[in-house]
Amino acid sequence: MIVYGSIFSPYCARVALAARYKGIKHSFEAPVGGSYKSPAFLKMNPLGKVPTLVDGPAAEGRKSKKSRPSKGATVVFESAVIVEYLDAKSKKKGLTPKNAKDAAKARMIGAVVGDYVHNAVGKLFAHLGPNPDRAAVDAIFADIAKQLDIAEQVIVAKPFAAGAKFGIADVFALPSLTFASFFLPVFGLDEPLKGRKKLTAYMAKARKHKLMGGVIADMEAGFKVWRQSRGL
Ligand SMILES: N[C@@H](CCC(=O)N[C@@H](CS)C(=O)NCC(=O)O)C(=O)O
Repeated sequence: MIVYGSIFSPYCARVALAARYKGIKHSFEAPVGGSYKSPAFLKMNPLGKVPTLVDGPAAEGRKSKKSRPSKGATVVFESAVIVEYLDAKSKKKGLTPKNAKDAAKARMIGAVVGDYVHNAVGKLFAHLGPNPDRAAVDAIFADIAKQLDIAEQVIVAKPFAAGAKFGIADVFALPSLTFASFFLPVFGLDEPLKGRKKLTAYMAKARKHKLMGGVIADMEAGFKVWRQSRGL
C-alpha cells in the first residue's frame, strides 16, 4: 500500500500507527504530481489532502513513483476512514473493542484528543511568523488548556489511552498529543501537558513503547525538518 503524505502530519501518523500495529506493509510517499493540489493528485483525492491511501496490485506495480497508480487500485482518503479500512481489511489485531460500551469509550477518548485538542492546537498555524498576535495566541492557549483538561478527564492511560490494550483511542490520541508537544514550544509553551498526571504518564510510557515510541520519533524527525525549513 502507498500512503501519500508525511508521518510528521498527525493525520498521517494515525495511519502509520494503525498499519504498523496490524503489520500491514505500506510506504509513505510524496504526493504524485509534486503537490496535494496537482491535477494527478486531485484525481485521486479531490479534497487535495493527505493522508491518501492507494491499495492494490496496481499501486505496488507502478513503474515510477511519479506516475499515478492505475485504475485498478483502491483509493481511500480521510484518516479516520483509512484507519477503518485498514482495520476491516486485515481482521487480525483489531483496533476497536468488540464490546459496544468499550468501543464507544475508546472512540470518545480518540475524539476528545484527535478532534478537540487537535483543532485547538491547529488554530496556532494562523499565527506562525515573526510577530504573532500575542493576545490571540493566549486565547488559543486557554482553549488548548481547556481541551487538555477534558482529555485528562477521559484518558485512562493504564498504560494505553483506553486501558490495558493498544487500540483506536491511541491511534487518534497519540499523534495529536505528540504534535502538541512539539508545536506548542514554537509559541513558548514548553511543557503543554504539565500538571496533567494521566496525559504526562501516557506520553512517558508511549515514548518507551516500541510501536508508539517509533511513531513519536518519526514525527519528531519530520517536525525538526519542517521547523528548520520555516526558520522557527
Ligand atoms: N480530515 C482530514 C484532514 C487531513 C489534512 O488536513 N491534512 C493536511 C496535512 S496535515 C493537508 O493535507 N493539508 C493540505 C491542505 O489542506 O491543503 C483527515 O483526517 O485526513
